[in-house]
Order: sequence, then structure tokens, then C-alpha cells
Amino acid sequence: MIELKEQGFSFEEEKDLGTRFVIGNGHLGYRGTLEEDGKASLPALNVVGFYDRYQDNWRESVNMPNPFYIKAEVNGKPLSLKDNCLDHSQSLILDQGLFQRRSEFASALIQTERFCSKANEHLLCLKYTLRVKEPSIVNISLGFDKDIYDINGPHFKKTTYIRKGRLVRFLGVTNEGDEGEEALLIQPQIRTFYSESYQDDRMLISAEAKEGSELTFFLFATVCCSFFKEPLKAEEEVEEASKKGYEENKEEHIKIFQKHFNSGRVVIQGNKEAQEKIDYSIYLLTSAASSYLTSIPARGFSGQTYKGAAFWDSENFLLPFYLLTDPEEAKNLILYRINGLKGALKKAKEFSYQGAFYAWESQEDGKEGCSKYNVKDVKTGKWVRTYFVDKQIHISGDIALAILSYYERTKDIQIMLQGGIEVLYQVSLFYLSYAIKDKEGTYHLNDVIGPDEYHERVDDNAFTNMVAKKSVGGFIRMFAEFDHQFHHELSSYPDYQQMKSFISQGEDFVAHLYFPYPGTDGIIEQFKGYFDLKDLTPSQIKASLKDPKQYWGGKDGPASKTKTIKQADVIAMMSLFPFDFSLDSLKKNYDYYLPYTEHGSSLSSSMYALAAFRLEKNEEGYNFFIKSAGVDLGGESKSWAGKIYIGGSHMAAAGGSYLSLVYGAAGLSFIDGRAVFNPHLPKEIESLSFSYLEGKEKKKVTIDDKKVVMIESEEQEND
Ligand code: IFM
Repeated sequence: MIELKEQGFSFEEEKDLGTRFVIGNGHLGYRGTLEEDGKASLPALNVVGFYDRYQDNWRESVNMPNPFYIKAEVNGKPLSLKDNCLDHSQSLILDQGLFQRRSEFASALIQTERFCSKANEHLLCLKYTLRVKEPSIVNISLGFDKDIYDINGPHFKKTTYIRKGRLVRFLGVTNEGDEGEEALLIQPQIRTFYSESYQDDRMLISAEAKEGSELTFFLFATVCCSFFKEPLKAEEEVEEASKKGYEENKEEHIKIFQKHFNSGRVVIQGNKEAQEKIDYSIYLLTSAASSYLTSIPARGFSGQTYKGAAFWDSENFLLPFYLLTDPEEAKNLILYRINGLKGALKKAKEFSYQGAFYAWESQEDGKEGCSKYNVKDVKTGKWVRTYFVDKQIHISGDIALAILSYYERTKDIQIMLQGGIEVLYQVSLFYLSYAIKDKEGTYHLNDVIGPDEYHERVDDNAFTNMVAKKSVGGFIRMFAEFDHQFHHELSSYPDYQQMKSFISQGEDFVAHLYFPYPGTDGIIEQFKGYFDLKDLTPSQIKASLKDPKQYWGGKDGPASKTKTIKQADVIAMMSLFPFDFSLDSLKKNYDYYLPYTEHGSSLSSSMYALAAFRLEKNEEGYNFFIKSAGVDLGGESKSWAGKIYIGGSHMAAAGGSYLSLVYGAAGLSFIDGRAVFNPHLPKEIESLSFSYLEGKEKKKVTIDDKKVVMIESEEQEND
């Protein structure tokens, strides 16, 4: 059993603890708040990929009513952490996907346990036990909290709660007209005299309890949403789950959770802190996988921040983890983007381009969730125009490259024929339509934003151009391969002839797209004009801020006319495409850009970790790994962009910390489909071992110092 435990409770950290102790099954996420917590503590039962817009607010994922809202009183005194708690601890059992809590009061002890089931993605279960220490009158009220916490809601314009005995069914209709159904069934298990009544659909229990007696409640909740075109059978499902009972549901859940957790786990010898941190990352990544056709939102299943949308984080920071450990989830992430092509085609048209311009903040069917105004000025409270939605065009290429790497590793021909090639083609068309060709015949991608979002509307960002070039090149390669091997299938595409005639244009683009090759100093200019910017570092900018929440980017942001960058950009490119750059080039660029990098995004550290390990700067690599893996464990992260709250689980940092260890410290790379290890273990780590997939074969590697690498084949288990 691998436990993450928090002893005591800090009200200043309440928001972060709610995030840290979140449980989820990829479809549902339940924040780590306590049973008695109302709206002010930000409880949320969030449904990943179910979206709604209220009035002109941001369209975001929907929170359902909190089914586990329980208020207990002993001898007229409410049991609350705020008033009278003697001792409190809460834990996550990381390898089992369980939340547990123990709160001791003068009069009683509360113990709870809950999970979002991996065996039934609609289901959440809670066991709540109150044990009295002396003869007492106990009053407990259990049921839905109808006051739903939302960032940009309310999302249900119509709500009904209908009770049938101990089952309460909620039916809500969102502002967009979708139905969200939730059923809650409470099974009391009380061996003392008690009465049961109802008020406002909430169960009220009154008991005369003897010293030491226990009142236990099993709560089962199920959620179904018409948004996913699924039948609304929450009521049926909750009855079934309750018949099965808490323990059996728990056992089924743990079996699946544990299997996936163990497939992804990295075992680190000789370093407890590093082990705890990577275990938490693997916990988040294990919880996030789902069978729904949804991607993984940037803030995971911890709530509505960033609108519950998926970013380039999924392709660059998360997919590589699942490609090594969970092929079903890897496929799901790719299918989500193939299905999202419709949204991308629509967005391209809206912006007057051809092909597929993928959503920067992607919701269902690739719908764009990003608005033109994403930040609020701290001083004036006014919206600041940001250009993420219009100009962060590397997203289309990130997706194309993810499809290519998925294919390279899995050889899943069907996925390429059923949309993969089409996406590659449409992304290529998009870049060609975005590019301008100068008199010398060189193509440029001007007026863009690279991963460093502080510098907006720049020309020829190295990262973006690299991604575009590789995407178009990838399409040309795949078209040739599939036209040769699967001509019959490919030639039946309605746009086959267009694809064919695009090839020569695509080749011209690949051969003549501008790239900022370095001068004698070896430094790649992040974008045209970067070298001429004011030589200010992040600490100098920080020192000049009037308000710590001030947004650094945008037209007039304090970083935008300086060399300070938000996150790895050139270094992200070098880390994601290590074969394209020599060690010498990497070293020069790492040394140059590091002092200018704020790491204001949690995506940054892992990209630097990968680079540092490759350069044998193993201690720096280790520190970046710790930073990435520690973000949601009380580490540093920005919770505000101006006046906009951006906290929540940092999924890309979790994925990035895995990459830092596996691709960085263990030095994994794939050559012709075979895994090769070139370890760079820091002194803090005695050994690393983990399982991974090579094609369909599951293997396990142990690296116990710089030289010794053992690889064993592992037995494959079926679900
Ligand atoms: O995708 C990132 C982006 O690179 C920086 N801001 C946060 C986004 C979501 O994680």
C-alpha cells in the first residue's frame, strides 16, 4: 500500500488540499474536500468532457451536485474541523485510488473512505463511519448539496430532485440543453436504536448511541449524461452498485487501478522523496485514463480551471507515458484528436485558413474553448486581449506528430486509415495556407506564439517551424507508405487526388521553410528579433512587479519586451526532438536560455530536466524532475494569471516528471522500434526500474548504476 498522508489541516491551504486529494477515474473527478464542506471549500464532482456555457461566461466542464455532503452533530455540537477537532489526517492510497480520512473530536471519531470506480466509470462510493466515545445523541444529515460550486456557472438551468425511499435522483438540464443525471443511494448500517426521516430529500438520522457504538453509511452515486449520448440509467446503476455492496465495488475498482498503477510505476531506490513524488504523478496519470472519447484536461479531473479543456499538454507530456504503459489510453487520446478534426476544420475556416487548425483549448469534437481574452489585469480588473486562440498554431503540428509517434510505436494501421492520414493531410494544408513565401522562395510562419506565451505575435518561432516542417514531412512519408501498401483503401478517400497533388507543394515547403540556424555562437534564436530584446532575467522582472499576481505576457506585460520567457521553448524543441540536435548545440542553448526562463508554466521543468540529463548535468536534471513532480505536492506553481485562478492538478507536470525519469535519467530512446537505454542516473538515485511496452511486448528494465542495465520480458495480463 502506497500512502500519501497529510497530518493536520491548514485552512490557508484548503484549495490546494482539495486539489491534491482529488480522486478520479478519468471520467469523473471528485475533489479532496471533506464531507461536511459546503460551497466555500470548493467541493466538486466534475464530469470530464461534459461542457456547458452559462450566459457569456467561459464554456467549461460541468460540476454535478455533490452527493457526499454529510453533516454530523453529537449532543447538539456540529463535528467540524473548524471548531472542535482534536486530530485530523487524510490520505490517498496511491496504488489503489482511494481517499481516506480520520478526524477525531472530543465526542466522536469520523472515518471515511471513497473512490471513483475504475470498474464502472459512472460510479463513486463512500463509506462514512462515526463512532461515539460516550453515550450521546447523534444527528446526521446526508445527501446532495444542491448548492453547486462552479467557476463560470450555474450550469443547470433546471433541476429536479426526486426521492424514492433511500434513493434520490437528480436530473438537471444545462443551459445548452443537455441532461445530467445523478442518483444517490444511502445504505445505513447502524446497530443501535435510530430514526430515519427526510428533509428536502436529505436523509436525517437521529440515534441514541452508546459509548463505542458505530454508525456507518455506504453512499453510492452514479452519473449519466445525455451529452455523451448515453442512456440515462443512473438510477438502475446505483441500485445495482448498492446490491453489490461497498466492499465488492471497492475490490473491483482496486484490481483495475492497481494493475494500471503498477504498469506505470517507476521504482526508485535510495530516495524516499523522489519515490513519493513520482508515485503521486503516476497516481494522477493512472486516475486520468478513461474509456470515454475525451482527452485529458490540463487540470485533469480536479475541476473547471482552464475550462476542463485539453491542450498540447496531452500530446507532448501525457501521450508518451501511455504509449509506454497503457496502449488503450494512448489510442483514446489519438482517437479524440481524429474525432476533433471537425472542430479543427471549422476553426481554420473561421480564421480564413485551409485544413485543420486545432483548438488551443479543446473541448468535445475539437471545439475551441479558448477565448480572445484570457487574462484580467490585476490593477484595472479589465480583460487583456491574448492571442493564444489565434496564434498558437504549433498545436496542429503537435497533434500530427503525436499521431506519427503513435503509429511508429504501435504500427496501428487502422488508426491511420480511419482518420490518422486525413489529419496529417489537413494539418499540412493548414500550415501551407498559413505560410507566406518570400521572393527568395523561403516559407515563413509569421505572427505566431510559441510555447513561451509571453511573446505574442512573433515571426518564425523555431519550435513552431520545426513542428510544422516535421508534420508536413510526416504526411508526405505516410502518404507514400500507405499509397504503396494500402492503395485500395487510400484511393477511396474523397480527397485522395488532392492529397496526391499536394505532395509536391508539401515537399517544397519542407525544403524551404525558414529555420533560424545558429550563428557562430551556436544559439538558435527563439524567434526573429528575440536577440534584440532587453536583457532582463525573471528575477529582475519579479523585483519590479507592483503586484505578484501581475501577468507577465501580452502586449504590455513586463516580460514581453525582454528576453525573459515563460517556459522552455527552444529547449522544449531540443528535448522533444533530441535526434535533431547535437550535444554541443544543446549545451550552448541550454546555458543560454536557462537564465531567461521563468518556469512560469509547470510544463517547463520537465523539458529542462530532459535536456539536463542528456547533457550529463544530472544534478540539475534531478532538481528539475523534483520540481516537476512536486508541483501538486506543495511545490511552486502559479495559481493566478492576473485575476484569473489557474490552480488545479498539473497533469503535464505529472507526465513530464515521468518523462524526466524514463527518457531523461534512464536515457530511453527508440531506434527502429527497439528501446535503447543510455542512463544518466544522478547521485540521488541508486537505481530505477519500470515496465514499458516495446511494440506489444511488455518489458521491465532495471538500471542500478550508470552501466548496468537489465531488461526482462514480463508476462502480459489481460483485463
Ligand atoms: O498548455 C499550457 C501552456 O503551454 C501554458 N499555460 C498553461 C497551458 C495548460 O497547461
